Amino acid sequence: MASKPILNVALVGYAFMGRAHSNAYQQVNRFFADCPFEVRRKVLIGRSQGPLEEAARTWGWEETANDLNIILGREDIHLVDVGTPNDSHHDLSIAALKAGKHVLCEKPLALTTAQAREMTVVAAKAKTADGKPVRTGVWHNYRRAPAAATAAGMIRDGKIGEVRHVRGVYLQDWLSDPKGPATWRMTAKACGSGAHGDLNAHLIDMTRFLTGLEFDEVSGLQQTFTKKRPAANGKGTITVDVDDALLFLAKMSNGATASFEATRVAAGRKNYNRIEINGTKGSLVWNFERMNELEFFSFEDEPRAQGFRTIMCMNGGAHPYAGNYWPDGHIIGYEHTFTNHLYDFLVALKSGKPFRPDFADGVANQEVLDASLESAKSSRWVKVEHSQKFAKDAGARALKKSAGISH
Ligand code: SOE
Repeated sequence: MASKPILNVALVGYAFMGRAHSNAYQQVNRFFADCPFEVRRKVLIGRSQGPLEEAARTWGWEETANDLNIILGREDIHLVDVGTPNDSHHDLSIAALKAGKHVLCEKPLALTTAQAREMTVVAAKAKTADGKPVRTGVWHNYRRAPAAATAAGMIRDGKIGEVRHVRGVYLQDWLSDPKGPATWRMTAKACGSGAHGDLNAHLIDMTRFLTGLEFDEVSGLQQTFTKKRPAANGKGTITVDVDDALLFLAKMSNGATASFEATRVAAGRKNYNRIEINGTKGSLVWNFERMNELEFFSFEDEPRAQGFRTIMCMNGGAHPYAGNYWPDGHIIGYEHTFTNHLYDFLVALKSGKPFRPDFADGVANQEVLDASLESAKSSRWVKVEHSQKFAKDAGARALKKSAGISH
């Protein structure tokens, strides 16, 4: 059998997302027999040599390096994965794009809309060593939970009719203790925003994925309950200048109303990511805590039988990705969403077909994040300034103009 082309990956970062991505690179060829590449974990990149080498051993990376730039000139590196804190996404992605590497970047894409737009402009112009367009992706992994992907298909096929309401919550409680030490996620310089960019980013992406709608206007409310936290090194305190929680309302592009809540201080909620879509013919609910199930209500059921039913989306013949792991009904978990995401990216890379979410989706996401944060600061409704619509037809020119990039 013809051997598959090899795809060598360089991953920057080896913490939580670095582990989730490493697992995906390790598993994708094992569970997706038709994966078009043989994926190699080539170089793991990080600053602290000891922990870096430990992570490389644990996850089977062939080499380690302390700086992405020293490997970007290598022709044997094809894909760069940016799994680092938010403030390095822009610089690392642009360096990799300019070196002709495909880029997968963690969410949120950047610290600001301007950064995200610049990344997309560079991507639109970048070419690989053999002259092909580089490809980009943003690790919004929840789209590829089989039940979430099933919901998107059902909505696209009109099963709930016209969307009227979207209701998303993403609740965690790991910052409930005011004595909890500050991490990079608590200073705007490192993360852009708090629960908002971390968790509402997922809800915004999931909404765009499930409904195909865009956000027109938003109204936000934010709160930082613990304004100072002990420094992680135990020396002094850090001023927290980002939200512990940010809630926002949205007017959607079809007139639907939407509400979103992201918080890290919802006592008892560990990673409670739930979205409900109400339409004119029915409703769908996806809840990460029961990630393989969908709740579905349809007015088309006979009246005596109407009610929310639970669909177990683990039937290989009916639900995306479900057939790649185990026999029907054997449920999968959080880590599988990253493997599914990677598989789809590699299929798109080989076929040249679109992959979503790409950097243009990351821009659209950032525009909503920034508008709702601006609204929370100004206590007024803010229109979302869209450049996404230009990303496809007028290409980089429009994004360039809107991002104020002259060259
Ligand atoms: C931390 O809040 C976090 O790891 C997010 O950054 C991830 O995107 C989410 O999937 C789990 O929680």
